[in-house]
Amino acid sequence: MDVPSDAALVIVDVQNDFCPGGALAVPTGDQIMPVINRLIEAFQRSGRPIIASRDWHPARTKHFTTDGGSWPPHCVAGTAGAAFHPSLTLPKGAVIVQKGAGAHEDAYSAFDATLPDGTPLEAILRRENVRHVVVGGLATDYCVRATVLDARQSGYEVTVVREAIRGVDVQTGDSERAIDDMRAAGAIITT
Ligand code: VGL
Ligand code: ZN
Repeated sequence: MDVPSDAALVIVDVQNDFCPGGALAVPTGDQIMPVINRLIEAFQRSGRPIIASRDWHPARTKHFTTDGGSWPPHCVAGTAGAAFHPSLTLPKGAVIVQKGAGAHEDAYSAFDATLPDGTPLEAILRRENVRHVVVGGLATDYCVRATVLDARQSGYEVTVVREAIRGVDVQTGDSERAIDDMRAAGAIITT
Protein backbone atom coordinates (compact mmCIF):
# COMPACT_ATOMS: atom_id res chain seq x y z
CA MET A 1 0.00 0.00 0.00
CA ASP A 2 1.00 3.65 -0.41
CA VAL A 3 1.86 4.85 3.06
CA PRO A 4 0.59 8.39 3.71
CA SER A 5 3.31 10.67 5.10
CA ASP A 6 1.26 11.33 8.24
CA ALA A 7 0.36 7.69 8.90
CA ALA A 8 1.17 5.12 11.56
CA LEU A 9 0.46 1.41 11.39
CA VAL A 10 -1.48 0.18 14.43
CA ILE A 11 -1.44 -3.61 14.79
CA VAL A 12 -4.04 -4.72 17.31
CA ASP A 13 -3.50 -7.75 19.58
CA VAL A 14 -1.86 -10.22 17.19
CA GLN A 15 -1.17 -12.61 20.08
CA ASN A 16 -1.10 -16.39 20.43
CA ASP A 17 -4.25 -16.57 22.55
CA PHE A 18 -6.28 -14.95 19.74
CA CYS A 19 -4.97 -17.39 17.13
CA PRO A 20 -5.96 -21.01 16.48
CA GLY A 21 -4.85 -23.12 19.45
CA GLY A 22 -5.06 -20.13 21.81
CA ALA A 23 -7.32 -19.57 24.82
CA LEU A 24 -9.67 -17.21 22.96
CA ALA A 25 -8.96 -18.21 19.39
CA VAL A 26 -10.28 -16.19 16.48
CA PRO A 27 -11.05 -18.64 13.67
CA THR A 28 -8.43 -18.14 10.93
CA GLY A 29 -6.84 -15.39 13.04
CA ASP A 30 -3.41 -16.58 11.90
CA GLN A 31 -4.31 -15.99 8.23
CA ILE A 32 -3.81 -12.24 8.59
CA MET A 33 -0.09 -12.67 9.19
CA PRO A 34 1.18 -12.38 5.58
CA VAL A 35 -0.95 -9.28 5.05
CA ILE A 36 0.16 -7.65 8.30
CA ASN A 37 3.79 -8.46 7.48
CA ARG A 38 3.46 -6.76 4.10
CA LEU A 39 2.01 -3.68 5.80
CA ILE A 40 4.92 -3.72 8.23
CA GLU A 41 7.39 -3.78 5.32
CA ALA A 42 5.66 -0.87 3.61
CA PHE A 43 5.69 1.25 6.78
CA GLN A 44 9.27 0.29 7.49
CA ARG A 45 10.31 1.39 3.98
CA SER A 46 8.46 4.68 4.45
CA GLY A 47 10.03 5.34 7.82
CA ARG A 48 6.63 5.69 9.43
CA PRO A 49 5.81 4.40 12.93
CA ILE A 50 4.77 0.79 13.52
CA ILE A 51 2.82 0.33 16.75
CA ALA A 52 1.66 -3.02 18.10
CA SER A 53 -0.81 -3.28 20.97
CA ARG A 54 -1.07 -6.29 23.22
CA ASP A 55 -3.81 -7.43 25.55
CA TRP A 56 -1.98 -7.74 28.87
CA HIS A 57 -4.19 -8.92 31.70
CA PRO A 58 -3.57 -9.86 35.32
CA ALA A 59 -4.38 -13.48 36.32
CA ARG A 60 -7.49 -12.22 38.09
CA THR A 61 -9.65 -9.58 36.42
CA LYS A 62 -13.33 -8.77 36.01
CA HIS A 63 -12.65 -9.24 32.28
CA PHE A 64 -12.53 -13.04 32.79
CA THR A 65 -15.45 -15.44 33.33
CA THR A 66 -13.62 -16.69 36.42
CA ASP A 67 -14.36 -13.30 38.03
CA GLY A 68 -17.76 -12.57 36.52
CA GLY A 69 -16.67 -11.25 33.13
CA SER A 70 -17.24 -12.25 29.52
CA TRP A 71 -14.11 -14.08 28.45
CA PRO A 72 -12.13 -17.18 29.32
CA PRO A 73 -8.74 -16.25 30.77
CA HIS A 74 -6.43 -15.09 27.96
CA CYS A 75 -3.35 -12.95 27.39
CA VAL A 76 -2.19 -13.03 30.99
CA ALA A 77 0.85 -10.74 31.14
CA GLY A 78 4.09 -12.56 30.48
CA THR A 79 2.57 -15.91 29.47
CA ALA A 80 3.09 -17.68 26.14
CA GLY A 81 -0.51 -16.94 25.23
CA ALA A 82 0.15 -13.23 25.56
CA ALA A 83 3.22 -13.33 23.30
CA PHE A 84 2.93 -11.97 19.76
CA HIS A 85 2.25 -14.69 17.19
CA PRO A 86 5.59 -16.14 16.03
CA SER A 87 4.82 -15.35 12.37
CA LEU A 88 4.40 -11.64 13.09
CA THR A 89 7.63 -9.94 12.01
CA LEU A 90 7.82 -6.85 14.19
CA PRO A 91 10.92 -4.78 13.40
CA LYS A 92 13.34 -3.54 16.06
CA GLY A 93 11.87 -0.05 16.07
CA ALA A 94 8.27 -1.14 16.58
CA VAL A 95 6.53 0.49 19.53
CA ILE A 96 4.76 -1.97 21.82
CA VAL A 97 1.88 -0.72 23.94
CA GLN A 98 -0.18 -2.77 26.36
CA LYS A 99 -3.67 -2.58 27.79
CA GLY A 100 -6.01 -4.31 30.21
CA ALA A 101 -3.57 -4.59 33.11
CA GLY A 102 -6.13 -3.23 35.56
CA ALA A 103 -8.34 -5.75 37.38
CA HIS A 104 -11.50 -3.77 36.60
CA GLU A 105 -11.15 -2.86 32.93
CA ASP A 106 -11.83 -4.53 29.58
CA ALA A 107 -9.57 -2.12 27.68
CA TYR A 108 -10.67 -3.26 24.24
CA SER A 109 -9.27 -0.18 22.48
CA ALA A 110 -5.59 0.30 21.66
CA PHE A 111 -6.27 3.92 22.70
CA ASP A 112 -6.42 2.51 26.26
CA ALA A 113 -2.90 1.11 25.81
CA THR A 114 0.31 2.62 27.14
CA LEU A 115 4.05 2.07 27.15
CA PRO A 116 5.29 0.27 30.28
CA ASP A 117 6.08 3.74 31.74
CA GLY A 118 2.45 4.81 31.31
CA THR A 119 2.84 6.95 28.15
CA PRO A 120 -0.49 6.67 26.32
CA LEU A 121 -0.80 5.74 22.64
CA GLU A 122 -2.05 9.22 21.77
CA ALA A 123 1.13 10.83 23.14
CA ILE A 124 3.18 8.60 20.85
CA LEU A 125 1.00 9.49 17.86
CA ARG A 126 1.32 13.19 18.64
CA ARG A 127 5.10 12.97 18.93
CA GLU A 128 5.28 11.32 15.48
CA ASN A 129 2.87 13.84 13.89
CA VAL A 130 0.41 11.10 13.07
CA ARG A 131 -2.96 12.17 11.69
CA HIS A 132 -3.87 8.90 9.97
CA VAL A 133 -3.86 5.38 11.41
CA VAL A 134 -3.86 2.23 9.32
CA VAL A 135 -5.31 -0.61 11.37
CA GLY A 136 -5.11 -4.39 11.25
CA GLY A 137 -5.27 -7.18 13.80
CA LEU A 138 -7.63 -9.08 16.10
CA ALA A 139 -10.45 -9.18 16.77
CA THR A 140 -12.57 -7.28 14.24
CA ASP A 141 -15.67 -7.19 16.47
CA TYR A 142 -13.90 -6.20 19.72
CA CYS A 143 -10.48 -4.61 19.88
CA VAL A 144 -10.20 -3.58 16.23
CA ARG A 145 -13.67 -2.04 16.29
CA ALA A 146 -13.05 -0.22 19.60
CA THR A 147 -9.68 1.07 18.38
CA VAL A 148 -11.11 2.37 15.11
CA LEU A 149 -14.08 4.08 16.78
CA ASP A 150 -11.76 5.76 19.32
CA ALA A 151 -9.41 6.87 16.55
CA ARG A 152 -12.29 8.47 14.64
CA GLN A 153 -13.57 10.07 17.86
CA SER A 154 -10.13 11.60 18.33
CA GLY A 155 -10.16 12.95 14.78
CA TYR A 156 -7.72 10.61 13.06
CA GLU A 157 -8.17 9.49 9.49
CA VAL A 158 -8.55 5.73 9.65
CA THR A 159 -7.92 3.04 7.08
CA VAL A 160 -8.81 -0.56 7.94
CA VAL A 161 -7.32 -3.26 5.74
CA ARG A 162 -10.03 -5.87 5.27
CA GLU A 163 -7.68 -8.86 4.81
CA ALA A 164 -5.66 -7.81 7.85
CA ILE A 165 -8.48 -8.36 10.36
CA ARG A 166 -10.50 -11.34 11.63
CA GLY A 167 -13.37 -11.51 14.12
CA VAL A 168 -14.63 -13.71 16.95
CA ASP A 169 -18.30 -13.70 15.84
CA VAL A 170 -19.81 -14.68 19.18
CA GLN A 171 -23.06 -13.95 17.31
CA THR A 172 -23.10 -14.67 13.58
CA GLY A 173 -22.56 -11.43 11.70
CA ASP A 174 -20.79 -9.55 14.50
CA SER A 175 -17.74 -8.91 12.34
CA GLU A 176 -19.79 -7.66 9.38
CA ARG A 177 -21.74 -5.38 11.75
CA ALA A 178 -18.45 -4.14 13.23
CA ILE A 179 -17.22 -3.27 9.74
CA ASP A 180 -20.46 -1.38 9.10
CA ASP A 181 -20.00 0.50 12.40
CA MET A 182 -16.42 1.43 11.51
CA ARG A 183 -17.45 2.62 8.05
CA ALA A 184 -20.35 4.61 9.53
CA ALA A 185 -17.84 6.32 11.85
CA GLY A 186 -15.86 7.44 8.82
CA ALA A 187 -13.21 4.76 8.56
CA ILE A 188 -12.14 3.72 5.08
CA ILE A 189 -12.23 -0.06 4.62
CA THR A 190 -9.74 -1.07 1.93
CA THR A 191 -8.71 -4.38 0.38
C1 VGL B 1 -10.20 -8.95 22.70
C2 VGL B 1 -11.92 -10.05 23.75
C3 VGL B 1 -11.28 -9.92 24.97
C4 VGL B 1 -9.60 -8.46 21.42
C5 VGL B 1 -9.56 -8.80 23.92
O1 VGL B 1 -8.36 -8.28 21.35
O2 VGL B 1 -10.38 -8.24 20.46
N1 VGL B 1 -11.38 -9.57 22.63
N2 VGL B 1 -10.10 -9.29 25.02
ZN1 ZN C 1 -8.82 -9.29 26.77
